[in-house]
Amino acid sequence: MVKLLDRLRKGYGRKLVMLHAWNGWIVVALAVTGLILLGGFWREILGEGRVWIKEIHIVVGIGSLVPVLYYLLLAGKHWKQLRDKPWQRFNVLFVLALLVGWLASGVLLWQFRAVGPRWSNPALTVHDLLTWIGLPYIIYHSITRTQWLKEPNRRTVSSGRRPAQEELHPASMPQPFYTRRSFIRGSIAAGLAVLIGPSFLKWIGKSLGGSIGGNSMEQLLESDSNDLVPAPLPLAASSPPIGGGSSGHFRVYTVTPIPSFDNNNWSFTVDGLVEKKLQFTWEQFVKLKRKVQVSDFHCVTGWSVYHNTWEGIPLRTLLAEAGVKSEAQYIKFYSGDGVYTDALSLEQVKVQMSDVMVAVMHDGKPIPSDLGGPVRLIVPQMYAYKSVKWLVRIELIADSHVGYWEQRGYSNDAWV
Ligand SMILES: Nc1nc2c(c(=O)[nH]1)N[C@H]1C(S)=C(S)[C@@H](COP(=O)(O)O)O[C@H]1N2
Ligand SMILES: [Mo]
Repeated sequence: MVKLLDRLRKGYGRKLVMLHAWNGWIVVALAVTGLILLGGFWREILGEGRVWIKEIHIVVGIGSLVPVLYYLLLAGKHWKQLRDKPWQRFNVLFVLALLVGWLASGVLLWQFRAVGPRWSNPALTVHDLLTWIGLPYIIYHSITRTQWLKEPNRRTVSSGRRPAQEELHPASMPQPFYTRRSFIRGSIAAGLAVLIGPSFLKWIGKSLGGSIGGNSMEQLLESDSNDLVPAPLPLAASSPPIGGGSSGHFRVYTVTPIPSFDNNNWSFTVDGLVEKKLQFTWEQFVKLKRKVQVSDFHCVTGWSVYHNTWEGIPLRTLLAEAGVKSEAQYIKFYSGDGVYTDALSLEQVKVQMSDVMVAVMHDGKPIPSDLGGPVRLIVPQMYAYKSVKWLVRIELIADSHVGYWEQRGYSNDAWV
């Protein structure tokens, strides 16, 4: 064992350089895949590829443990070497802390099913926060460490001989306060701040509950592209909401452009293996008797919105109204986006879940188009990919149906 450690420590300088390079590439791979996973934008384009990218991100993320552990073997020597370089020592500690933080929160997110939302929610916040801090830092670090910026004087030395340290920074000669190098570094830092700053502030604002950058639910309601009249009037239990108002923020997820509906292009259907097919116009649909319930909303990627007050029609009521035929085993849900579908078994709805709801209002307000309005499904006891947005059709079927994300690798078992 001791021999092995010795051998690993040999060729130390070369190994540090190699480690640094490996670590760099790992960070690049994680940054690219991570940013794709973060951006709602890519959901629309990637589909199944997104699940692959998630797998790659997880595997590479776990793999990042290897250079970290390897470095720790060499760390003692390296640390002594950096005795007079406090800035480089800080850099080492900072990058190590980043990697370990990313790794720990990443493992919790990966194992969201085992740990539940109580752990995966804070893990996502930490993972995002480290990204906002760490990525600009690492980009800055890698740009300013390129040879050209690191040793600008070197290019002015005409001979091929590598100049001695004293020649580069003669102690006797006072360095001008604004060197070209510090100017370029400053510009890069400023550029990064301008590029990343606004999104960072927006994220902070959201994480702290909308105190900075406006309340996003209000913005979503304001930018509602649906135009359905009359607007639904909230029941007393919705206004003010008995849940006391939701806490947390919905991330707007969609695999298509956000569809818009009005009285002419919206209708709601319950069909398939039913005694009586139901079809509603909006005017008819808003007259249906609604109920109010409070529930939490959990996405598999780690975020949740707590105690939402939903107002709508219990799925069981609609099924009873249509009369389910005995051959029916499953319920298939269609989104008005024309692409997204999901399914529940009839058994799950009839026996296990009385709270599956065809929701029309959230916290006493119409559901904005970004969040699946005018009507979306809510399945509180399952992960939110079951909660089909822009719900327009419910079909009773005999054979199982594999939903949009389940076809692309999500678990068919979505119980929270
Ligand atoms: N039509 C449709 N419904 C959908 C989705 C979607 O992309 N399209 N995404 C699902 C997923 S994965 C989640 S987490 C929730 C997100 O709901 P929100 O966009 O209102 O936050 O909607 C679910 N329903
Ligand atoms: Mo989700």
